[in-house]
Amino acid sequence: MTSLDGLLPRPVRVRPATGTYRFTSDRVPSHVSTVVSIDPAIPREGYRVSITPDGVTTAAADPAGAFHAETTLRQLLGPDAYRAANIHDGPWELPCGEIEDHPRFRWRGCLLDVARHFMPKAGVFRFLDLMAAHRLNVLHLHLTDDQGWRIEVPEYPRLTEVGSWRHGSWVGRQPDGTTEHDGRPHGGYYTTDDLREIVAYAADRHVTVVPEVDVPGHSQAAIAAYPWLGVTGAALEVRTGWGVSDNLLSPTDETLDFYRRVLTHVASVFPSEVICVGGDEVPVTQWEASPVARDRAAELGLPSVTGLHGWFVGRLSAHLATLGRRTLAWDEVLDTGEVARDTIVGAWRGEDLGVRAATAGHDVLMCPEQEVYLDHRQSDHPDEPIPVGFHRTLSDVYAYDPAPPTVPVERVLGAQAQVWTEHLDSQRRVDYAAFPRLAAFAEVVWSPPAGRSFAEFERRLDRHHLPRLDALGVEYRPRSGPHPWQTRPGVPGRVR
Ligand code: TNX
Repeated sequence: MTSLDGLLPRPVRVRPATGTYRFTSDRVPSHVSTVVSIDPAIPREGYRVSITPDGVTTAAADPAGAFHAETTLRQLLGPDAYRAANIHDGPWELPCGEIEDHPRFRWRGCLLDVARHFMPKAGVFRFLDLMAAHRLNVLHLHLTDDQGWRIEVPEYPRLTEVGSWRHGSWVGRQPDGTTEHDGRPHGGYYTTDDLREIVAYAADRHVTVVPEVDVPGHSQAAIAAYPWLGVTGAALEVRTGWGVSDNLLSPTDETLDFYRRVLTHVASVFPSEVICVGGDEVPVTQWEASPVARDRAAELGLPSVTGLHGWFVGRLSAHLATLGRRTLAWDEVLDTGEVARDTIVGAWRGEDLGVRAATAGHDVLMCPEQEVYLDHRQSDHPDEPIPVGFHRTLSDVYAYDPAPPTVPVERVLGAQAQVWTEHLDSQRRVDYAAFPRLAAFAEVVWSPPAGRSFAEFERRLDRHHLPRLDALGVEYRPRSGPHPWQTRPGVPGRVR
């Protein structure tokens, strides 16, 4: 056993897992975490905590396991341990007992779409605190899309000068599909130092930040900045509406070279082994009409321009490999020709795509929209804020199993919940969509299904966890439906 002393400074043992919370010196529970050691027999990220009247002893597999043990102690200390400042009178108490714990999956992710609606970095720090409090360990940052480019790239300043803001946004979606345009500029981006800070903040909480630069579709903000990246060369605006854009990147050497440079920069900022290049939703209408694209497909011996999708992603993936990184791409790449075997496939269109990718020998990340898209509505009641997507309740998310019997389980890295933000224009809206469903998801990826029940989860949620979220200031969806101020415009809130 190796001592972790030095890694976890003694007087503030509980602090790394407790976010901004500091125990003042007269309130440090004298018995908290008196001994922390490493035990290689414990499974990855796992820990064993023993609480007796004489003190707390923790053995952990690794530093992440020690962090998760602290998270457990914080849970046991109660909701006040989740507040930003100490309001607790009297001694902190921990129940005596033994806890042994380790995660089911190594990738317990959440995607945050900061492209559709920018989240200022303070909001990202808070989101990371919330993820870490739920033992989620991968933040997939969706940094570029048709509606915004959020990473400063020093070599290409127009990406942020032009691409980081738009003139307005569609608002809402009525049941008949209609939308309104708000006519209000929206934008923002992270500087290189901001992103380094986000990465470091995440690392302190044992969270890896996986950046995504989406190609060859979802690229209209980049094309608005540099029109020669596009197929038509026409001047475009950063997109103000949602849905899939026809504007694709041109499959030229110049465009590829541009993105290689962008990815080299991204890799210099994000130490993550995995980098996502998107690859989703690529309608090939423009390529079909483009002599440049058709000639390129012919020159490459591809049966149609559709193959350019896989080729484009494949070129960038090869570049990432030269930088020592692995590619994550959305599951459409399976339909577009040759995909390098070591590409991780994000199965979003359904579990069957994940099974297909795993069977073909890819590592997979389960992200099915039918189950774990948290932008989707939580009930069919008309007072839900924006009635988009599949109807996914808390119990549906809790019942999700990322490793169905048909999948070669050794290929499943884990699962990821997605917080797409077309309709989530503020932290308050993100809170409402994400919680408490993200808490259910966190349990799905951490604990094996045997021995869990929704009824018991509900009981723990109501009695213990919602009070913690309240103390953290999370504006989650109440279990009985939205507060009046959480409904959508024009709909009187349900009286609860
Ligand atoms: C599909 S999932 C998308 C996103 C949207 C989302 C909305 C995926 C890879 N593409 O661009 O935001 O649906 O639910």
